[in-house]
Amino acid sequence: MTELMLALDVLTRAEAMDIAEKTHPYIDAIKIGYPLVLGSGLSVARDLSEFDLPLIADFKVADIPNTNRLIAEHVFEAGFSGIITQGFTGRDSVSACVDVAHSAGGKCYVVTEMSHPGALDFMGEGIAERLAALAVECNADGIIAPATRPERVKALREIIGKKKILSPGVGAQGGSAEEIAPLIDSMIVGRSIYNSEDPAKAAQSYSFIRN
Ligand code: O7E
Repeated sequence: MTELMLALDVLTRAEAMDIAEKTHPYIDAIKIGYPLVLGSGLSVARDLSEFDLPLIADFKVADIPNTNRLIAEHVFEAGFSGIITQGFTGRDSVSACVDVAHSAGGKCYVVTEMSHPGALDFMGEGIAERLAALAVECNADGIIAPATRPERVKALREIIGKKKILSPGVGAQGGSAEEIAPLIDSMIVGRSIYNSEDPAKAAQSYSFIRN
């Protein structure tokens, strides 16, 4: 079974609550980040927790260990159950996020290779493998890897074994749900659900990955 994680990149609390209300029976987790939190405040996390789904903070944290720790502490105090960090800042910075997450009973995921074309300028083959190895070394719970490049997801799976792969890029970015779902643990989908005329139906259309 592959989980479906809704990327709730809408800009207001009202929109976020409306889409979550419509889609929550068909999704396994919600991810929010700068678009919604800057638009509505961090307290939106508490409102979304009413849906009783894992709530992941996608701030792609990328700072020195002390600043990462301060950010991660805010995240878990706000009611999130997971945090996403960049890996390129190195082992001490990644470990700071992992340590705070685990102390709070939460999860930490490390970005390896991103899904957009420009990711290959700096994060492609070789570097992404090193970032995946770092995620393992730092005892992170999983990695972020691109649904737009299934062959790269396969290569990164070789490095991380049974740790989780969360994968964005299906739908609006052109990735195929059918192709990527068997390779990953959680498929992250945003626009093709929340911009749909019928978000519930759009979320339900991915039900086949959850069986
Ligand atoms: O393209 P969409 O609308 O389906 O949204 C994809 C979401 O995944 C969006 O929130 C974007 O910021 C995020 N994302 C990527 O698209 N590509 C990446 O490489 C990484 C992420 C991401 O979520 O990283 C942390 C999980």
